[in-house]
Amino acid sequence: MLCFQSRLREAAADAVKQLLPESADNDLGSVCTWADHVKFHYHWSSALHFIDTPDNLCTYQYNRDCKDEDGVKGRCVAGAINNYTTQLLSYNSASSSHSEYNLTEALLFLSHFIGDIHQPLHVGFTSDRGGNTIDVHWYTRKQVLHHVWDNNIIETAEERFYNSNIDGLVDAIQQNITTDWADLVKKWETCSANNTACPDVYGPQPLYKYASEGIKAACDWAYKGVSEGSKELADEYFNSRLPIVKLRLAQGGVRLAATLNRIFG
Ligand code: DCM
Ligand code: DCM
Ligand code: ZN
Repeated sequence: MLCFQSRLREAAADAVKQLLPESADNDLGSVCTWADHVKFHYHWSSALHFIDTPDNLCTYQYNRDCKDEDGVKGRCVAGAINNYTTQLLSYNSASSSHSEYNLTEALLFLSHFIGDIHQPLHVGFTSDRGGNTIDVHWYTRKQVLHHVWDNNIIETAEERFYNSNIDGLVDAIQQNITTDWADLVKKWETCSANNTACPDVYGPQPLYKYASEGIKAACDWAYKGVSEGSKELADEYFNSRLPIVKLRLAQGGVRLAATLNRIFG
């Protein structure tokens, strides 16, 4: 989960500083995993980390797909991003201490969920629960495909290329953002091609795009080869998929910062 606090403009940086709990020491990155730790405590939030789309279609539609297992509309990661964005917008109008929402929690949830919607298998197929029921081997170790994408690819990259140090991987991604990907980054930041101001701050359009990109990446890279019966995932899978993981982590981080800049700007 990359948070790229350094990309925040002054207004958003100030708001984040105000809203972060003291224990975070003004480091948004340190609390980006908070939402995973409260899943058990806030049981209602566990459905907000992902979207299940129809098997093998490789498309996403908000009205069709954004619901929980009981069919309750809006209870998916795209709906949650919309909801917490709306809550955080009240920071500007009401003085924050009088908002009817817990804006600290809203910031932590939003930061985490913008990361999650960029994880390929967090927008996945329904019957395999985003790869959670697909058994594979990651090299010699038994694993589920979802976990390979959330953890193993990242961890293997850290071990092999960055002295088992997450900061090395983060630095490499930041490097790419300022060099190879600089032109792409501008596109990631904007809401749509002809709309730099984004009047509704975060309308359904960008979320539609993030989730559509996610299920497409899941089909093209995560499920591909695995569903056809090759369950031993090793160097070939790792080397061809690591660039996708890096790209999605970068997009998530850039878009989180851009979103916070729009909300608090
Ligand atoms: N998950 C998902 N799609 C589902 C169910 C869960 O993407 N249909 C994600 C959320 C967690 C991971 O898979 O990252 C494990 O979820 P759980 O602990 O609920 O099994
Ligand atoms: N993650 C990470 N570093 C790791 C393992 C995982 O940055 N060593 C990130 C990748 C996903 C998130 O954690 O963005 C997993 O989220 P969740 O637990 O909701 O599946
Ligand atoms: Zn999550």
